[in-house]
Amino acid sequence: HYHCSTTCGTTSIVHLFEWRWRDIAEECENYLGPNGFDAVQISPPSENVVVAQPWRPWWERYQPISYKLCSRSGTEQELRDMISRCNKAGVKIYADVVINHMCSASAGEGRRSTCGSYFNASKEEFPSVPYSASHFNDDKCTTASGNIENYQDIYQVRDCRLVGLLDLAHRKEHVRERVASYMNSLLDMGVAGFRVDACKHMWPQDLNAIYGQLHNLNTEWFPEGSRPFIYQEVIDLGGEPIKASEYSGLGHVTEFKYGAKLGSVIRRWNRDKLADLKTFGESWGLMPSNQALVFVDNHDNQRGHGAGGTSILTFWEPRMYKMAVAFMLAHPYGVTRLMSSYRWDRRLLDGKDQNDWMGPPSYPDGSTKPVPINPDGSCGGDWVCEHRWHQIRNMVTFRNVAHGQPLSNWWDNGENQIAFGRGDRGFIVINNDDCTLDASLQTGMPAGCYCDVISGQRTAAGTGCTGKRITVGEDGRARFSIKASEEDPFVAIHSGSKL
Ligand code: ARE
Ligand code: CA
Repeated sequence: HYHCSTTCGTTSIVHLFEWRWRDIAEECENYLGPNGFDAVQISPPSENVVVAQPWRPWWERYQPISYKLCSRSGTEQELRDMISRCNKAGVKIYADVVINHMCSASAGEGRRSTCGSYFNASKEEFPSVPYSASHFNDDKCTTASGNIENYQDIYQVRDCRLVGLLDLAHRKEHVRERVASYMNSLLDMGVAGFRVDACKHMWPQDLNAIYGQLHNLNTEWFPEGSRPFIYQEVIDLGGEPIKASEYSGLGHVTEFKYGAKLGSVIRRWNRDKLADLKTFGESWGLMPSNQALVFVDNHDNQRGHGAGGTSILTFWEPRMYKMAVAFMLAHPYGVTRLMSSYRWDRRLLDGKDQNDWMGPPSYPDGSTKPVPINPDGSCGGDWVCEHRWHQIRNMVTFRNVAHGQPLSNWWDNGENQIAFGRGDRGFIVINNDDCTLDASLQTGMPAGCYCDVISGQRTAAGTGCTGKRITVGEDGRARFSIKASEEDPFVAIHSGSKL
């Protein structure tokens, strides 16, 4: 039942991490739609436990209390309004769904939840779903603690508690039905797909049964018969018995090796170099391109949670980060996801961030602050908005323009200077060496003058250029010169930047 219908081959998803629904609606209309972003990944929309110690961490949203749709991002009405406005603006919404578990076993009892629903964690009672003790896996889990203790044992990874989170029994029809009904309520509202959290911890056949109960996309916005686009979070860096490939028949799967390896190459660790990227993809042990959801960083590994390790690049290292994101968006592998973050008071102590829990910019009552947009298009108030950096925005356009074209005209200097094209639609040159890149390269592009979309871009009138001008000759060759000291040591041109 899995087809990618409307979404396969589409290009860039942006994760507006912890944004409010109202702000996302505006962003779709004012920015994402006009700039060709394909979709937004939203933070989990379901009701979650309110954590006070530490104060309102971002990760409380990964502890559901019910499938009611009120959260720190807004009300159900605001969610509905956002979905319809984004769809109208041509931007799909993918919801992050947390279905492996409910809240922590130690979350207590009461109504400290985002819609005020009653729960009792020690008795495993969630009457607003409803779930009760028989809907959890306690009888199946055999570890002493009840938690996952060893990732080498596939049974405990699926049937025990992930970091103490109450583990749902998806073998039971009631649980399957409740989860599917939650996802269907979102589909009926116009959501186009899902990021499914913690899939490693659920049996593929159970997920298959749940996905099989899902409705088609809402025909108010999507063609009759369209299926949801599903990408599953499975962290597979090798070395564990559970493989990403067990899930790839059900939907796309996150490829965590991608950001870890790309980060290492751009950092030039262990003599990794850009020239090695000539073969980046399946031959590096990555899953097949048409199954992969790729990203430079995500909401976990940008703060030391999840996986990927210290090679992961984030907005904290903007120069290398932009290079990595530009490479990803120019390269044909996978469906790409961009991270849009908020800044927090990072406190690294022996490599570990003491403040890795900190939630989004918020008021003293815990409610999330709006995202202010500055006159120059950047975001204010600790919202980083990587997706609004012009280099990243313009590379999203590059990816759209180049879509469907093969990687072509690869060039490298054997070290950290590379270039490649996408058929006759686009060409990128990156200099991550310590010396100047100065070369005449075959671009594969039609002759003409192009505007570099990294140092600037074409003016609205279409004839001016605020960046470097690149002249492609009749023979398809162009001369590129990039100093190692440049703030953005890369150049990109595409059909849409022709002057
Ligand atoms: C929080 C506290 C914990 C506490 C727990 C319950 O931090 O100390 O025990 O609450 O009280 C997020 C946070 C967690 C947080 C959780 C619930 O990251 O810190 O726990 O929310 O509030 C594994 C999973 C993978 C998972 C990562 C984080 O396989 O699915 O761990 N990623 C997703 C989300 C997270 C989220 C959850 C799942 C839970 O993206 O944001 O957690 O919904 C190896 C293995 C990986 C393993 C990794 C880290 O690499 O191969 O499988 O990932 O180690 O353990
Ligand atoms: Ca489980």
